[in-house]
Amino acid sequence: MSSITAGAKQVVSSIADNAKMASLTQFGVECGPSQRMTTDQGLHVADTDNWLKVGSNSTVGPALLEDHIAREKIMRFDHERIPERVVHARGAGAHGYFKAYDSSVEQWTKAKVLIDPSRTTPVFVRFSTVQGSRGSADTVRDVRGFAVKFYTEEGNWDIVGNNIPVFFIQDAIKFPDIIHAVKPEPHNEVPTGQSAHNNFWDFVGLQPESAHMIMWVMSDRAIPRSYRMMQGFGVNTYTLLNAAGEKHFVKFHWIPELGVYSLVWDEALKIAGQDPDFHRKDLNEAIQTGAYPKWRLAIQVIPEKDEHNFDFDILDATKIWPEELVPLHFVGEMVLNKVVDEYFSEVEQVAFCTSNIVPGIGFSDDPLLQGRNFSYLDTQLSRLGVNWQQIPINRPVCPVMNFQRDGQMQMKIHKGTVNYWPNRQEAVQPVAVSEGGYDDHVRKISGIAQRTRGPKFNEHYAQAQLFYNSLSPTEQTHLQSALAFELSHCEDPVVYRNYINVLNNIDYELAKYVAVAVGGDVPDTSAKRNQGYKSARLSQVYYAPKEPTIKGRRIAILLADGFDEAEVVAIKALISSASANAFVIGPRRGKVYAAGEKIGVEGGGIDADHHFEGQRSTMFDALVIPSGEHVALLMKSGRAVHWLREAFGHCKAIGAVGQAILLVQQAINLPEVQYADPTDSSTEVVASYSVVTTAHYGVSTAIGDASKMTLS
Ligand code: HDE
Repeated sequence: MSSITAGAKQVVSSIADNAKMASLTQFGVECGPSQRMTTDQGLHVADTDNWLKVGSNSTVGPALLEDHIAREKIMRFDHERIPERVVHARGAGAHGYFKAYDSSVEQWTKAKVLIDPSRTTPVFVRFSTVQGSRGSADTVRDVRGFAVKFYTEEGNWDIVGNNIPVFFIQDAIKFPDIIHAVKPEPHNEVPTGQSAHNNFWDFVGLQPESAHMIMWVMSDRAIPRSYRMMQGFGVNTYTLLNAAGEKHFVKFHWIPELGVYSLVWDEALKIAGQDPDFHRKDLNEAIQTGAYPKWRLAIQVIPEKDEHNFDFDILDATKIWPEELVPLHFVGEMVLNKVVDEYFSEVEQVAFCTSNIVPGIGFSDDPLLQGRNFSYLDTQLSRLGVNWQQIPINRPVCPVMNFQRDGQMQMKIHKGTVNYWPNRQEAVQPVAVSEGGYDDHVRKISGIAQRTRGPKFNEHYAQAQLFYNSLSPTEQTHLQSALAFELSHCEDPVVYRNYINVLNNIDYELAKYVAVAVGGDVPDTSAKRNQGYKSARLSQVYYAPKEPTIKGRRIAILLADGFDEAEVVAIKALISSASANAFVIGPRRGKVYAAGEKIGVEGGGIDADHHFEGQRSTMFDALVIPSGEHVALLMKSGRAVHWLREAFGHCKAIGAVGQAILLVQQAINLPEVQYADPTDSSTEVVASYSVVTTAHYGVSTAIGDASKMTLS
């Protein structure tokens, strides 16, 4: 527990230093027992349970409309909802901070947030799914939003990114089409939280620029284990400007400290039913137990003069900049260390805009980005109203001063007699660039206005192949299964047959596998030869942390009455000392008794956090079974055995001590399973991480490395 306590102490000081948290405290409202109930006008309320009615002590008569207290209460309730986001409606958010490592990137940018290591910049991050509505499940197959708002001293800067580095379309004008196609179909509003339907695959089949993105969305990236274990990408091409006025193109990357891990598909399906809030809770649980999620920010930089030196167009958001060609430079670190106090006012009302930038950062002609710069500002008007910038979570921490005025829900009272510039009083003067005013990144523009894209925008398959080829064999298998699942949900043969042809432009064997699985026609030959190129950085295996860690992982200790108490104490201590969270799972919630203890004895037993059905194995990363007489009970419990088998099937790390090894052996019942040391039943083994090697799948893991293994 010691490292968790130390972490918690540390956060107190960093939250106290966090300018955004300080600014939010003035809006905080305590709702405790010392507070007394009033109307919105401050009138004390004596009865909030009974509408004013006509009647006597023996009869109930009609309710009176004159009851101003009831009317106010109902009216406020009727208007609680605001429109949900048209995409990314379901999300979770947290506060934290960003710190630059050093000033090394000042060669490219003058943005203080990126080059001043003495600064701690407050951030607010919102993660999301894209397709589902606000009440949909967290673990569905989907792109995840990864939006970061930096509250810098020069104004708010937003990187509104995703956990996938490319996008479905190249031109923003196609956004309504792709979103209509993926969202529930118009005639029946089906399906929720899924892209597995006719309209989506119809659209992407007719829009081959989606091919690269489809490879990512069908990969394990789209079913992350946790928001804490995802990469983030700005996707679009922005620009950097240095103090000398030189311009570079830039892409932003977030790399998680914990590595990039995913659920297996069967887990994702089950968790969507067992705990639809799995990711939301995971984020909060990690922060509340001091396992603060952390990412490194990196940039890829291309000098302005090299814009056209690549096979692909660097302004095309359906392409990555392979890291072998354009390496990453690490800029700083982001830590999330504070959960929100109120979901609606913070996570629901936060408004991100790609157009929020600070001096040293600018836009490019990326046609997706240009459309986004219009769309985000526009959408906030219908979600939040014209004065959305004044909502506490959206306010910058630096002064805001201009002649933008009035509108619904104006919260400020501006003093003075003028509201325009120039004015005779020289009130509210613009700031010269030399004094920190924003300077647009000057560029020469010439050409003919026409509806077109650059010639390099026409190639759609090279990077789709690159991504597919770069995956490990297990990841490739998962991708094939995902495609087969999705296309099986398309009823219209035109749709899945056409998509098999698209796949045949990427890889013949892939197209063949899917065609056989979904009942389509196997193509005769490949339409485009797979060039066979690979990039090491595209498989998520590449991002495994150098030092294995179980920080913030959920580890179950499975037991019944008669367990070995000393072992359980040792296991729990060990798990906590590694900043992971131990949960006791027993036959019932509440007291479970150790060997030698009388069942039901006052003051005895330990508390099981959940019973076998209360939280299933899908909710945990690893499992330990201590030794003791309880093993005989567990062996007889169908639920306990199922728990264990399911954990094994999902390739969880499983630790067992003493007699429990036999339980594992019997429950799994696979002759190939080998045990680290089946004869050793001492608690020592637990203390040094007992290992079960699942030789059958060619993988081996320990409690010390709860990283996901994958079934092939
Ligand atoms: Fe978005 N997107 N988007 N998007 N997007 C929105 O803005 C839009 C795109 C992303 O947690 C909306 O405030 C257009 C790419 C995230 O609040 C809307 C285009 C990427 C979030 C909008 C794109 C994103 C949004 C809906 C094509 C990854 C959630 C609500 C040109 C880089 C932010 C809102 C949050 C939300 C428009 C494409 C990421 C309608 C027009 C590419 C993470 O403005």
